[in-house]
Amino acid sequence: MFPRAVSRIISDIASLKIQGATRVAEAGLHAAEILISSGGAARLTALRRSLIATRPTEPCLWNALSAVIAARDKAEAIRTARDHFTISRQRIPGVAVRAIGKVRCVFTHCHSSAVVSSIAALHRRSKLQAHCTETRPRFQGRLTASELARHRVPVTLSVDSAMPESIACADAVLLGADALLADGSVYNKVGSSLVAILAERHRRPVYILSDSWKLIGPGYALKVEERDSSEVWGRAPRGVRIRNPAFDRVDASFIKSIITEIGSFPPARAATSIARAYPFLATGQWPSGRQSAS
Ligand code: RUB
Repeated sequence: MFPRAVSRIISDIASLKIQGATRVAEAGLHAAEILISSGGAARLTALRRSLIATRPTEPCLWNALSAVIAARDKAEAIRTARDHFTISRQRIPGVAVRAIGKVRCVFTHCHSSAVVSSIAALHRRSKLQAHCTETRPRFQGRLTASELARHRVPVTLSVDSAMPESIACADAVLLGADALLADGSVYNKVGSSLVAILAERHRRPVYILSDSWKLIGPGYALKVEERDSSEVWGRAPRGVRIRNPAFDRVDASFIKSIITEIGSFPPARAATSIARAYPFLATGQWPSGRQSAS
């Protein structure tokens, strides 16, 4: 049993009230902070296990909590990780504007905070319009559309199966990431692999916008999250089997660049560049003393 506030965070993450890899990692840090302040520092590994069990395709969550578990000064490790996410959130849109250049229309799928802030920055630089999917079965695309509208980006939301047409009229495809693999492939919301195939068919570049702490390192066993079938069909007739994978893999060959807070990289170079900036992500040897934020 965890303190009630910690259990609430775990259930908010499980129910997708808190969604998107970066927000999930930040909520994990908040849960760790509450646990530590209630004298439960010895249970941080159990907390990491419970959180990863709810969202098993989230290495960013794993990495943030691993940094805290390894640190002697846990409060400082939490501050450092939070600073990292804050700085990263500020930097990614600028890197995206430089890497992507002028575009008139972009397409995205699901909801990624890095993608929304980058589209908003591209729009401030030169006016564009955006297309997004509704993203069955949990409709995260509505969040994307609402946030883009708040940024005054003209946005069109369509059913997922209309994506070929939306991709064809976009100049660039922008996707988030839940996990970055050593070979430059990424995991993102289910349907992203289809988006990438269609983008290639229409010769549209695919950019991945991602915090570098999503790199998968040793010790983390990636599993593709399979969510409850009731999200797809609450009272399906007997004999109908339902599958509800949350994520799928976008092969590196479909990706033009992986855009992170430390720069924009061709997929084949992303993991080594990230490992150079944050060796602990690649080695799994988390520093026990002070770490640098960025
Ligand atoms: C969200 C999703 C997002 C990534 C990146 O899936 O796939 O593209 O998590 O998000 P879910 P961010 O809604 O199932 O969490 O850029 O905010 O880290």
